[in-house]
Amino acid sequence: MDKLVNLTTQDGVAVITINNPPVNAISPGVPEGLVAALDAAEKDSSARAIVIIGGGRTFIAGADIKELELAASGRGSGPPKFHDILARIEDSTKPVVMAIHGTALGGGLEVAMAGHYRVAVPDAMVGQPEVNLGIIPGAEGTQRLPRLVGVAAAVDLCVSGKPIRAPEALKLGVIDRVIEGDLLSGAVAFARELADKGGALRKTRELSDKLGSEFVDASIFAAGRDQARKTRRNMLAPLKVVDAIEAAATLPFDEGCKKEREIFEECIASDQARALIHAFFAERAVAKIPDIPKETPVYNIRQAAIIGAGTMGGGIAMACANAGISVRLKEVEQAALDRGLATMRKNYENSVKKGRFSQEVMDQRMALIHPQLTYEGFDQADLIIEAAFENMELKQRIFGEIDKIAKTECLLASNTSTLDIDAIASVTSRLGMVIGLHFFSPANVMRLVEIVRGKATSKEVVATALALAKKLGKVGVVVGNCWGFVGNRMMLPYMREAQFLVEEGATPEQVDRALTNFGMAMGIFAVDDMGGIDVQWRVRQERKHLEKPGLRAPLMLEKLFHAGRLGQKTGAGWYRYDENRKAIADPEVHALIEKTAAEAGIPRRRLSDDEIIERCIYIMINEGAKILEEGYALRAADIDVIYLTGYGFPGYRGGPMWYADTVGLKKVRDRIAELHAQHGEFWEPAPLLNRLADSGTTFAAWDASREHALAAV
Ligand code: T1G
Repeated sequence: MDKLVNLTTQDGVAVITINNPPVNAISPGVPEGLVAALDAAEKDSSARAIVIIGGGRTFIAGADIKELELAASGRGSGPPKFHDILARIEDSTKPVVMAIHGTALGGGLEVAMAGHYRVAVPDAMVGQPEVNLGIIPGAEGTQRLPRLVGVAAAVDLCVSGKPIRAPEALKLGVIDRVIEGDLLSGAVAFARELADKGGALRKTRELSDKLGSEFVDASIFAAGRDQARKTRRNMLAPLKVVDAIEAAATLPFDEGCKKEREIFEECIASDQARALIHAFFAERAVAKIPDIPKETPVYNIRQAAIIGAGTMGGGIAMACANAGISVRLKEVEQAALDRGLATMRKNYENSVKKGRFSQEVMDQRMALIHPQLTYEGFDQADLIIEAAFENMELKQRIFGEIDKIAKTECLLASNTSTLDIDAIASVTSRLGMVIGLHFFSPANVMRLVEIVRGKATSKEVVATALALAKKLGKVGVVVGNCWGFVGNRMMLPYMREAQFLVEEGATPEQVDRALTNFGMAMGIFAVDDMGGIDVQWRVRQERKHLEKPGLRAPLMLEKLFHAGRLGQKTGAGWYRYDENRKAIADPEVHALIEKTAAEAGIPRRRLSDDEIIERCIYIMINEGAKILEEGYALRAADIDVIYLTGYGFPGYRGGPMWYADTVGLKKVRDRIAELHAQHGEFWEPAPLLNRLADSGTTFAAWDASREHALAAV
C-alpha cells in the first residue's frame, strides 16, 4: 500500500505530499506521517524550506468524517485531536508553505493555517464547513482564522460554512499568493524566496493585529449570532462557533483553543451532529446501486430536448444550460414559449443582479436554450425530457411521437411527479430507454432529482441518469415506479393528515407554525398554496379511483378549489396573500373549515403542537417503512436524502427515517398504534416498522444489514 505521506526534495526544498485518496482526509496515520516527514525534512540540511501539498485532485478536505461519525456515536477513541501536529508544523525551524489545489476544507484549512504561508491555484476553494456537519472547527481554526482574516470575516466563514475561492481568500489574508500555472513549482519558488529572505517565521498563533477591540468585536459577535439564528434556524453549532471565535478575541491563544475544544466536544455529542453526519454519507451513498456497478457504461449527454416551457420545463432547461448542455425547448404555441422564455430571462437577471454570475455567463446560458414550436432537431438529441401537464393520455401521446423521431441511443425521460412510468413507456418501442426524471420546483435551484426506474429501464440508462444528476449539480436518488414514487407518495398522507387536523380544530397557521418550529423549511399549507390548490385538486382527481370507499377523505381541498381559492396565484388559498405575496391568516378560511366540519359532523377540539408534529411526521415515517418493504426505495437513508434535498426537511434532524431512529422506533410505533386505534386504517403500523420496533433496532441498522446482503448478491 502506498504511504499516506511522502517526502521528496525539489530545488533545495523538502516536498511533503499527502496521499490519502479520494480527498486526503486527515485519517489515522496521516498526522503521524506528517510528523515523520517534517522531522526528516528538518534534519535534511539540503532542504532550506518545506512545502506541504496534496496528492491527487485536492489538498486536505478535512478531518476524516468516518472518524467523526464514530466519535459522534460514542464509539471509537473519541473525537480526533490535532493540537500536536498543528504545533509541530508551526514550530518548524524552516519556513513551511502550504500549496493548495482543489479544496482546503475544515481540518484541511486548519492544517494550512498552521503553516507559515499559503499559496493556491486560482480555482482552489478554502473554508470551514463544519457547521454543515453540526460541529465547529476542532483543530484550532476558530483561533487561527480570525488572526488571519479578522473577526468579522471569520464569523461569516464559520457561520455560513460556505467555502471561498483563492482570489477572495487572498484578499482576506487566508492565503499569501495565487499561483498561475504549476502549483508545486510555484510553491517551491515561493518557499525559496522565504528561505533567501530569512528572518523570524510568521506563526499564525502569534498574530493579533486583526483581532480588533472588545467594543468593535461585540457588535460583530451579536451580528454573527443573528446571522446564525436567521440562516441556520434551530441549529446549535452556528451559534456556538461564534462563542469560540469570541474566545479568540478575548483569551490568549492556548486558552482560546481549550474553549474551542470544549465547544467542539459538546457539538459532536449532539443529535444534530449525528443527524448531519448521517446526511453527509447518505447523500454520497444514493449513487451506489447494488446491481449497477460503478463501471456501467453511460450515454454521453451533450444535447437535450425538453417538451413544455412551463414552470418545470423552463427550470429544467436552465439546469441543463447551467451545466453547459445545449437544450431545444418545445412548446405548442408561441405565447406559451414567450412566457417560458421571459420567466427564464427574469430568473437569470435576478442572479446577475445578486452577483451570482456575470451578464456574460447569463448570455452564454441563454444562448444554449433554443426555443421552438416543432420537433426540429429532436432526432439529434441525446436526451428528451417531457415536462407537460400531469395527464397520462397527453404523456402517452407525446411519448408515441418522440419514439418515432428520437435516435436509438436517445434517453426518453418524463418529469411526471406521480404517474406510472411503465405505462408511459408502453407506447414506445424502446422500453429500456425510458426513465422518470422527477425534478422539483424551481428545477434550476432544487437539488433533488428522483430517478424513476421502470420495469424495463436498462442499467446503462439508470447509470446515465445518475451521472447526469451529478453533472447538473444535483442529487439523483433512484426510486421504484409506484404512485407518487417516494417523495410524493409520502407527501400524500402528510397532506391528508394536515387537513384532518384543521377539520378537527387546528388552524392552517397553527399547523404550519408547528412544522416550521420543528424545522421544516415551509408549512404544509404554505407549500400547498405555492404549488397551487388546483394542482393538488387535479392530482386528487387523477387518483380518486385508487381511494378506498368508506375511508375518511379530506374535505377542504374541494371547498377551496370550488371557491376559486387556488393559492398564491389567486391571492387566496389556505391563506390570503398581500401584494408582496406575504401569507396572512384568513378568518374566511377558518369559517369555511368550521362550517365544513360541522356539516360533516366532525367534533372539534384544541390540538397541541406535539400532536400536530406526531401526526404529520409519523404518518410519513409509516409510509416510508411501507415503501422500503415494497422495495420502491433501496435504503431508509435514500428516503432521508429525498426529504432533505427536495421537501425542506431539516438537515439537523437527518430526514424522516433517521428522525424516527432518534425518537426510537418502539416509541414511534406505539404512538402510531394509538393513532390507529383512534383514527383507523390510515394509521395501521407498517409491518417493517413493527418488526424493527419489536426487535429494538433502527432503520439505519436495517440499511446496514441490507447493504451487506445486497453486496453479497
Ligand atoms: N472524510 C472522509 N471521507 C470524505 C471526506 C472527509 N472529510 N470528504 C469526502 N469524503 C469521501 C466521500 O464520502 C466520498 O466517498 C468521496 O470522499 C468523494 O466525495 C477538525 C472536524 C471535498 C468538496 O466537510 O465537501 O474537518 O462515496 O462524492 O463531490 O475542524 O466531499 O466515494 O465512498 O463528496 O468531488 C470538514 C467534506 C470535515 C468536507 C469533494 N470537511 N467533503 O466533493 O466528492 S470536519 C468537509 C466535501 C473537520 C475539523 C473538523 C466533498 C468535497 P465515496 P464526494 P465531490
